[in-house]
Amino acid sequence: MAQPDSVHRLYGVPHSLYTGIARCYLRTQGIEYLELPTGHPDFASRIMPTIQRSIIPVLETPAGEIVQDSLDIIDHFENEGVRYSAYPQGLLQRVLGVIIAYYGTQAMLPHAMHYRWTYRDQQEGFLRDQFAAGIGPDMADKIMSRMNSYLPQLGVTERTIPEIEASFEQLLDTLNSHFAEHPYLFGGRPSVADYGLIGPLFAHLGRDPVPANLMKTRAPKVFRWVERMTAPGLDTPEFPDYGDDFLADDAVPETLEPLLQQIADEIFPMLTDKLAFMDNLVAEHQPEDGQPVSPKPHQRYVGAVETSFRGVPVQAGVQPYLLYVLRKADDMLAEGSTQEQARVRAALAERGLVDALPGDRGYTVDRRNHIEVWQRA
Ligand SMILES: N[C@@H](CCC(=O)N[C@@H](CS)C(=O)NCC(=O)O)C(=O)O
Repeated sequence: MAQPDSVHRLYGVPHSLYTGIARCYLRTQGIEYLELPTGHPDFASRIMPTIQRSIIPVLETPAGEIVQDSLDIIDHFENEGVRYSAYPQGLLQRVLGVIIAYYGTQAMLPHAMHYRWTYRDQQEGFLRDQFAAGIGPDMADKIMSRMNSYLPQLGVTERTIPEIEASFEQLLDTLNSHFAEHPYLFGGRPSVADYGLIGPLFAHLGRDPVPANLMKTRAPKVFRWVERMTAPGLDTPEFPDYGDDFLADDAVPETLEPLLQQIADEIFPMLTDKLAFMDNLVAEHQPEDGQPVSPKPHQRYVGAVETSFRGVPVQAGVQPYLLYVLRKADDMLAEGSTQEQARVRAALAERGLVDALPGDRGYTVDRRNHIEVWQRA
């Protein structure tokens, strides 16, 4: 059924991590859109019955097509053709782009949530104002309490907090040096890697008073990149002769290497432990193709693993969704020639990132009817 506006509708809110990804993409491409809050009556009457849970962002096209999931929204437009595609031609850049997007959208959730909720006292007025917009103070209270309660399953504990903060500061320093030389991660336009990182680095870390102040004072060029990502088109006055393409010859900029090193140091062994947990779960329960990963659509976790983050023991919840992101790296790799695949694998191995490719495990995670399901065969 067609929706009433002649432009795309984006259901979301300014302080939402995943809405930011879709919004930045729409603005970069110059796609006209109208952003509506979840309090809009159409969200309850038209969107929720389709997507089966309360989750944002949701795109509703002028023809009435509904797309949930930030990365699916990007791919929806990529398939239609856009001005500044987020996928580089170079296979290594593409695959690294997905791994960096995984880091931003999944591995940095603890950073985003820690800085928002551990420092709640110091930024309560701001958070309350933001959460109440469009839904009122009572609902805001409910949602804030729910979000705050997510910290333990994300592995935000007294022991991990110093490491989460060290990780954020390390990331800021690396990116500050990188953005002194390049407008975006892989060159002259945002890639899927930039869209992945902007999620936490805009909505929480670039906006909430405590981390945003740290970003501005410690890493001004990262703050500028956040502005650049949220601006319409390409906002690159500091780089007048740079051009709007990705770096030629599938090059990985020198200044990005410390980020890749940090990702390799931080995502393992947690990722390997989570994959092993899902392997066991699937072996034990043998779900059928298309079976939802959890009994209720809003349940994202299928269990928890004892693992570690930067050497500190931690228990972390396992979201099958992570496979939905990382399988994209495998899918892209499979498109390359045998020779190209070998080159990219060697480049990943050199950087300690080859295990970020889930590979063929006899199952993977797909999204059907807007929810995560097991895919077999
Ligand atoms: N994989 C989804 C994740 C979306 C997501 O987690 N959105 C958050 C807001 S940033 C949400 O709606 N959370 C609702 C809840 O957890 O109750 C995407 O990329 O769109």
